[in-house]
Amino acid sequence: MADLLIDGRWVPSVTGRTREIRCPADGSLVAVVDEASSDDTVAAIGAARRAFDEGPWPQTPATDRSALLSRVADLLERDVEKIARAESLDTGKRIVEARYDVADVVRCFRYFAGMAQGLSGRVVHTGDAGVLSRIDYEPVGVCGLITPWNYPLLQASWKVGPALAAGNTFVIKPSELTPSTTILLMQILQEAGLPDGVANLVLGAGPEAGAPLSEHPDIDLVSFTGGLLTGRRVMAAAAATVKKVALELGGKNPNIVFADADLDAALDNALTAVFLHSGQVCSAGARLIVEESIHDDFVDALVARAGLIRLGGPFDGNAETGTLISAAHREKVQRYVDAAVAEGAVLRCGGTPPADPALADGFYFLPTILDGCTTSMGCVQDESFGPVMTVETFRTEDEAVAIANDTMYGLAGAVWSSDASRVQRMARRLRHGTIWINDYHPYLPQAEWGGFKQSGVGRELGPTGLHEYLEAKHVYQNLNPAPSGWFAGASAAEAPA
Ligand code: TXE
Repeated sequence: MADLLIDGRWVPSVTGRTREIRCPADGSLVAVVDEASSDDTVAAIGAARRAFDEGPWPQTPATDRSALLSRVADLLERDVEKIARAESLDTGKRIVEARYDVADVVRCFRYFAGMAQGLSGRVVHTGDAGVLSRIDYEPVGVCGLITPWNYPLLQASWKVGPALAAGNTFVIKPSELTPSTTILLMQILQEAGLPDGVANLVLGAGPEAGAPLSEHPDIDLVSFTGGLLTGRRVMAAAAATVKKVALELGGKNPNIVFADADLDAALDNALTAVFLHSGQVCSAGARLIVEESIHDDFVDALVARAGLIRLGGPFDGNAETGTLISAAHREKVQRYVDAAVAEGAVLRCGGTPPADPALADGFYFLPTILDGCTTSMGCVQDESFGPVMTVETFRTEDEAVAIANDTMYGLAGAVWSSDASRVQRMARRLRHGTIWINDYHPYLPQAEWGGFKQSGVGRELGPTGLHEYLEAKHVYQNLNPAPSGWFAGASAAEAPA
């Protein structure tokens, strides 16, 4: 079967080009998929435009849209093993993590099924019996959805769920490295009964297959998750036709540990914060900011624990974390570590690929801890998106806040302390979109997700996440239409005698 979904039909690229998808854990061939050109993407945009302007979906009652999203969740649950396996093979992540991801995707679709049902406008009371005034919420139109490779299906669901709940049509382009689960999601949308043309899929490289989604005049909204530089490009391209723009661009997230914290919990979670999925997580706690008085013992213990983390492939039951996504990404992480050492960071562990020959065919990188860092260093400011923790110290609460906020990013962060007032003061002062207190990484589909500063624009998830995909329309009706009377004098003066 061909792999591009345009107007309800699975078609190959007009160019006939294909791309090999290989598992980054061992280089094995996973699939050969069609590679779209910009012409394919423009065709997909045309289908989505027609489905929005002429098709039934935007007018489908919210209860029916909700029922369809619930069916999608049911079908995802039915296929969880197949989908998790596909996600593991494309990304190299452990199958247990892929299963968690699919469970999160199911929760996301159920959440937006509920939100679709609850969608309603509101009456605007004017106090004037001669006027009717209300706010209606309507779908934005045709959405361009661009997703990355770290959580391919989860990121797709954060965009597809609210886009459909609101009655939009869309074209989605997953990362060229990890297309498989987005293909499976499109098949499930069809099986659930979504009308042709509402969901369209193109696969391929960003600059060619993806660029029309931020440039084409028939796209009304572009939602992008990926790197900061690409995000800036998407936003600039979208400006030419003033599209609605939603961006999630990662972070450089502080994980702040006070001496009065539950240190066992803080230590264990500091490892999870940064080494989960080998650090390829937008909210990874890559910056440990630890109170100076406990620094030595805390970091020694972290180094000892990091050295024990077992690396392995998707189906290795003993593995605790996996590979990086590609050779190019591993080279980027290596360059980042080398530059950090060159600028004075102290390499406490890791810093290279593992020597284990069993891992030689993958893109593994050892859990790495860089001590002695300061905010002026590139390694503290730049995202490595790999298994690399930088360590900074502070003496006072004010200093911790200043260090943690000294970044152009602002996606997430955590505070560890047993002082109930202090954690609330910190949560208020940290300029990051999500603050975890005595925890790291949990997120809820009910709660907004998004970044301050250059971590992004707009919110995903939560009620605001849905509203990104809606336009608010004010409808005002004068119940007693009459001449305005503004220019009665002028028209009388100009009237012929
Ligand atoms: O991302 P890109 P890359 C960060 C992380 C990583 C860096 C680069 O630091 O090292 O970004 O990763 C599509 N028009 N994050 O190069 O290029 C592309 O095909 C339209 C953080 O893989 O941003 C893919 O589908 N689309 C992030 C998507 O953009 C374009 C997760 C993301 O790829 C395009 C991933 C273009 N001109 C990386 N160019 C997070 N926030 O979680 C590329 N794309």
